[in-house]
Amino acid sequence: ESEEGRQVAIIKVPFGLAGARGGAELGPDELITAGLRREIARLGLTVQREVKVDCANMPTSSTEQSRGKYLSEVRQVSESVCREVSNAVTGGAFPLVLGGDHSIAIGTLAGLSANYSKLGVIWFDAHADLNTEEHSLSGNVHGMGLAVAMGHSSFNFSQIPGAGSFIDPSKVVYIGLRDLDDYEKLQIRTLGIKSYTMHDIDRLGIEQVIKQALSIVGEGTDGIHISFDMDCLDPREAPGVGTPVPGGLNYREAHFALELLASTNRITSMELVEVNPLFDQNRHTARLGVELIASLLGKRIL
Ligand code: 5AB
Ligand code: MN
Ligand code: MN
Ligand code: MN
Repeated sequence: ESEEGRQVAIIKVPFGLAGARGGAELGPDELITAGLRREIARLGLTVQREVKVDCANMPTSSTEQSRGKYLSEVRQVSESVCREVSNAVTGGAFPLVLGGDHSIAIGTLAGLSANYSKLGVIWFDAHADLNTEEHSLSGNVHGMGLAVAMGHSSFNFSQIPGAGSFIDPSKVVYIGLRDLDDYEKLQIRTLGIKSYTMHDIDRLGIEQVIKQALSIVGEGTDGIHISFDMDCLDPREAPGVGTPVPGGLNYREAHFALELLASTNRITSMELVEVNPLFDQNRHTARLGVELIASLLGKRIL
């Protein structure tokens, strides 16, 4: 399929209950207002459809929140996102999922795994999102998405109608890690998940990191998904996120990474999550999010 003819399905997921603090549910509208559709049009791409997933943002259960907070709401959102992502792929469109907190990746990965027999995942994040209901210290499900998708927690793909098989840890690569819980460190080592922490990016440079990441997720896979948590960026670049951590990617590192990925023509889906307008200034973080999506969709400087 040619670049010009590419169709994009925008899937908006205004869900914020699984985050550390409210506000991520405002992300999708903020990205649209920041000019996402205009940027996509400028690239010569067509928006085949724009759908908004219905999300519960007021707790529906009055029960004591213990392990995984708002799990029943997360389960509902995951089902809908799974269905929309699956429909986008079968309809020939590039799924562009807009969060929402990062728990929405559960539905995205469920829908992708139904359509790709071997999915590669590049996970840009300050965090590993590998906690389970049992091990999480916060109970916030946005910190559990990959564990759920790998089948490590009691909530998993078997409870999501239409989901495919679990994500293979050997086809996941982390970029930007700098804030890990002890259990997550253990899991990364045990599962052997390839991780490029901020230390590795300092040492190797972002170009080498992306080249190595591609050699891992590009081998033996039939699709490559980019899960982009805006908190991978330094808070000076992206203050409008729920869980900022100092020492992240700078402006050009983030763009260059996505430009390099775009130039392979192998990326089959993207989600951009954790934009939180309540902590932003002048829509700065959403505007950066739009620019970064454009880079991944093939925007070039010259
Ligand atoms: B994000 C933490 N590990 O589990 C936890 O932003 C943070 O989607 C999770 O990466 C951050 O609560 C989740 C401390
Ligand atoms: Mn995350
Ligand atoms: Mn994060
Ligand atoms: Mn966060």
